[in-house]
Amino acid sequence: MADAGGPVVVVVVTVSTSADGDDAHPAAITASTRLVAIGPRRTPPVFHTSHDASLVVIYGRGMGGTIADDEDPMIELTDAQRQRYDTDGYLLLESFVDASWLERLDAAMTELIEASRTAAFDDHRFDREPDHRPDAPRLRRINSPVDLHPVFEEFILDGPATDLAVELLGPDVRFHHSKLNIKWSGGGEEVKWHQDIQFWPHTDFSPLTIGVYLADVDDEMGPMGVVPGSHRGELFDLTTSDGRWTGSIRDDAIERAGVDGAEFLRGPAGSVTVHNCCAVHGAAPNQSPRMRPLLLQTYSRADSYPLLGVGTNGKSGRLAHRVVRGHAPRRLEIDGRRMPAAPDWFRGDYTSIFEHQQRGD
Ligand SMILES: O=C(O)CCC(=O)C(=O)O
Repeated sequence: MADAGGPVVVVVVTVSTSADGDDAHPAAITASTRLVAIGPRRTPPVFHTSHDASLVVIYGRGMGGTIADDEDPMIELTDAQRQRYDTDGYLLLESFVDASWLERLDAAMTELIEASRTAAFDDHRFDREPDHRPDAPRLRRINSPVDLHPVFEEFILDGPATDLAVELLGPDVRFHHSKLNIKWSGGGEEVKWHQDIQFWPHTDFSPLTIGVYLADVDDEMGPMGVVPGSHRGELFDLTTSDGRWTGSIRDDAIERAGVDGAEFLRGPAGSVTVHNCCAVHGAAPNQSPRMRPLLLQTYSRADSYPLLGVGTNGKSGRLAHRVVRGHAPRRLEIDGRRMPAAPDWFRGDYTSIFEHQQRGD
């Protein structure tokens, strides 16, 4: 029998009773199981569902067998890195994503850029610069790439960015959304100074965004800049003085936001940026002849919930709000009070108050 550090098995479970979407958990399902593969070591164990929720793939420590020599190393941040994220509100991890992931992500991005050439004017998959043309595409952003290509989806469900989110947020992690900021060569547009949390408020300030540079990025390419410690400071009004939403900090508040002290995060392809949702950040235009693709994915603790009715919530794609590591605790804290809450019935399964009460579950 394997010890506690033993091998990890991937088990496919066919669900015979309803498992409520992202909350699928082995204790909550009646199922027949079969071992299908020995997978890479993963910490902590993962529980996640396929799209139709009829199949649950469980990664967990198994019994028996031996540890494969070539298993993936676990991602572990040093105390200094954790401390730095806590104090500064961001991190840069150079060459964090390996070449094989980079190659696949780059190929997937190239396919989507090709698709953008002929996409209709109002195709919301792509955010294009005004002078984009089919024979000379100029993309600002690919929206929700996890919904557009299986490699981006796999990256969220099984990739190192989500493992890194676990390191910073704890075992239970919820995915919110992703985007691929391309920042085209020769002037690709700036992102003005802003904080993220005003765009998609949550019940706490745990949300963070992990960015992966898909190319080498230097100063000329408009790397992302972050103001150290700003995540603990003022939450700025991202509107004009008469209340029109702009998504950027007003000129009259820029000095207060401390942007002169920003650190610009650059590095070789595969380098990763992490910034807290309250950190002031932005990026200059890309003045180089090279694209600056930055794949961004946002996560929160699983007991942090996006607030409906404000910002981009509800438009964040198919995997939005899914618990991608651990399980949803169904507890949340609002206004300093902790409470247990109902399951997430967003994807269905709700019957009626009478039925739930009569069944006693
Ligand atoms: O692309 C960048 O450098 C900044 C990205 C960003 O802040 C955003 O898209 O909210």
